[in-house]
Amino acid sequence: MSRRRFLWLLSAGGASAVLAACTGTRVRVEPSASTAPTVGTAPWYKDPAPFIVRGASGLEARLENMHELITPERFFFVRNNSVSLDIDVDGWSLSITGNAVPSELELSYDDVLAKQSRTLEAYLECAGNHRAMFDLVNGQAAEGTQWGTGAVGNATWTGVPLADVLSAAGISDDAVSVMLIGMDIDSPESGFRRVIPINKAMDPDTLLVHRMNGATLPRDHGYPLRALVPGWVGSTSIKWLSRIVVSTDQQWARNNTSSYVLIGDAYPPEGQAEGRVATTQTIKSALALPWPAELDVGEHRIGGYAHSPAGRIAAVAWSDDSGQSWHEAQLVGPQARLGWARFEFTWAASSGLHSVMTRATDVAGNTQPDLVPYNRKGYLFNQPVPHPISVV
Ligand SMILES: Nc1nc2c(c(=O)[nH]1)N[C@H]1C(S)=C(S)[C@@H](COP(=O)(O)O)O[C@H]1N2
Ligand SMILES: [Mo]
Repeated sequence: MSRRRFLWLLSAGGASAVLAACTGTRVRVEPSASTAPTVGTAPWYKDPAPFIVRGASGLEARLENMHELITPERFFFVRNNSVSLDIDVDGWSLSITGNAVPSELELSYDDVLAKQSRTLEAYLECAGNHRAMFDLVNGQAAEGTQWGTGAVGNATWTGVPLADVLSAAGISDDAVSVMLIGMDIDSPESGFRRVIPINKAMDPDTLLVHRMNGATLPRDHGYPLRALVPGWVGSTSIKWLSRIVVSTDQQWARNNTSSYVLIGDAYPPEGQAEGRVATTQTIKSALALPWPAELDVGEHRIGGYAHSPAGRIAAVAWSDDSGQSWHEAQLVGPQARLGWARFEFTWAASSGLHSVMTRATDVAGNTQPDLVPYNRKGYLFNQPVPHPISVV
C-alpha cells in the first residue's frame, strides 16, 4: 500500500492522526476538557476516556476494547442530538395518543415495569456509522459527524413489547404509523422523534426498554425508557421516550423528511421526504483494531464484528491485497438472532503499510457491496472498509 493512500485513510482523524502516523505513535484522541462530564451540563454522563469524543454529537466506541459478543455499557457508543437527560421517574409518564387510539393511555414507570417484559440480544447502530468512509474510501465527503466504525454496539435489552402497549391502548385496525417522541427539549422539534410503520411497531422484537445488559437502563441510553427497533437505524430507537402517537395516516417529522434521509441521485424521494428514508440498516463488518493499527512483524489473531438486519452472519472474508484475493475468517459463536457476530482470523504481518478489509455475508445471501452510491448526509455506508495497519 502506498504511503499516500495510507495517510489519506487517516485524514478524517484530523491532523493529529496523520501526524501520529508519521511519527509512529498510536493515535489516541484524548477527550478535551470542554467535553468532560459534569452533571447537568455535559452532553453525557459516562466516562469518555475509552471513547473517541465526536464533539457534542457523541462518544464513538473503540471496537478494539471489545472482546466478547456483549458490549459492556462503559464501551457502548452514545449518540445524542442534544444532551443526555436526567429524568426524575416520579414525574415521568408515557402517553399513547393519536387518532388511532380510542382513549388516551398514560402509564407510570411502575405501570411499565408491571407489564410482562422480554429480553433479547440485539445490535444497535447509528445510520451514520462508517460515514467517514465516504471521504476516506470513495473520496467524496458527506455532511455530519465523521464517525469511523464505532457508532455501534451489541447488548441485551429488557423491555415490554411495544405491541402489548399499543394493544392495551386498543389501537384501531386502520392504524398506519407510530411516532415515538423523546423528551429532549433542545433538539430541533423539542423532542427527538421518529416514525415507524405499524407493522414494525407490532413486531414482537420492537421493545420499550427499561434494562440494558441486566441493569437499569443508564441515563446516557435513555433512562427511564427507550425504544429498541432491532435492525432499523439507531435514530428510531428513541431514548427518554415519553410520548407515542398512533395515527391512521403516515406521519412526517424532520427525522423522516430531511434528517435520516438518503439524499442523492441514486435515491428517489418518498412522500414528503427529500430522498429515501433511512429505515433498515445494511450488512457491515469492521475490525476490532485501533485506526490506524500498529502491529509487530509476525502472526496475529485479528478479531472484528459483523452484523446484518436480515439475519445471522453466514461468512466473513478478509483481504490484505485490496480485494484481489479473499480468505475465510472463523465465526466465533453462538450468534444471537438479532445480535452481531464476532469473527477472527490469523494474519501474518510483514513490515510496511497495509490495509486489511473484511466482507460479510448473511444467511439470506446479502453481502457488502463494492460501491455505495453517495448520499449527502452519509448514511448506510457498507462497502468493505480498508483498515490501515502499520507493521514495524
Ligand atoms: N431522545 C433521543 N433519542 C435518540 C437520540 C436522541 O438524540 N434523542 N439519538 C438517536 C440516535 S441518532 C442513535 S444512533 C441512538 C443511539 O443510541 P445510544 O446513544 O444509546 O447508543 O439513539 C437514538 N435515540
Ligand atoms: Mo444515529
